[in-house]
Amino acid sequence: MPKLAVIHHRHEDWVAALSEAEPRLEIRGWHPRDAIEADSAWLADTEALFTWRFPEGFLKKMPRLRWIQNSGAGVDHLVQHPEIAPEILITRADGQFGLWMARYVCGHLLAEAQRLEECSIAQRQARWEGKLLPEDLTGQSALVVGFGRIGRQIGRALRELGLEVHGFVRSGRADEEFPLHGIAELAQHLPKARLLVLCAPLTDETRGMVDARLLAHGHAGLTLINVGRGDQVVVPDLLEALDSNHLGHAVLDVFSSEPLAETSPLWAHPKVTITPHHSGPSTPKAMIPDLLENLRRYAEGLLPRDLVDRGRGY
Ligand code: OXD
Repeated sequence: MPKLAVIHHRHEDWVAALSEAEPRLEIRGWHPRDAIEADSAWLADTEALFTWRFPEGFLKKMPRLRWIQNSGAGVDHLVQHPEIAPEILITRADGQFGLWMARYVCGHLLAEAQRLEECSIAQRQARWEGKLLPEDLTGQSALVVGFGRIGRQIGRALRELGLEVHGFVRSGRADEEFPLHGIAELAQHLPKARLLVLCAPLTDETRGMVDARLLAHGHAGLTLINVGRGDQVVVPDLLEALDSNHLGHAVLDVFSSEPLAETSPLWAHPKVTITPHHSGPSTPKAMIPDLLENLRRYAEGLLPRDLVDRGRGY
């Protein structure tokens, strides 16, 4: 087993869970804010790091670093990190994010379709609102941008709810399960869409893709759910689209800068729902099996699973 350093805001949980699952593992953890002060002698010959974010300059303490296991699904912050040498392996986590995110997307869509907010207002007023029918989602179109494991799982869940799902990837290709289009075709599908879901990695192609040009094809019945990356949406253009009825509702779980600043106009907008980047929580329970498998593979000199292609960016 390699020695494993953990730099994470919940390092105690990860160290406890990993030590219990693999007692032979030599593991130590630090909060990112304490990482610069961490035991240099121990880190100096440690080859593996489990992290989400670490402070600037920290990697100088790990000259033998060979492998970084990200604790989340998105790796844009690592792929673009100037301190991570190109030969260092980066792996992303699976962690059942697809299932979590499918629940998130379906939950927010169903809350709208079942008109939960109006029902609870009526209930608080002891008002029997007999005409408040749920919306029929059957045959309505859902566009899912980013169609890897996570996007596909979201697509399957939406299909179970009766929607017609289209996936969007770098360039369209034949697929046995769903129509898959290139991202460049998104605009032409938007006028008929009920739902636009973003769950793509942040790359040069997806950065700023939801902008005024794209949203001009939207309409008041369209909902955007972003579980991808904040930088994929141009916020002033989003606000403008909501105000001019080119978009009906934006459900945002990710933001360019997190936590979202108190001064952001998004908080108070009546057509925006904000959640604290919780659509795909990284939990030890979900992730330990994959982590242990990767540690074993690393110890045996095999390439770890879910290896990131740093050139491609994910
Ligand atoms: C992410 C995550 O990559 O939460 O955003 O895992």
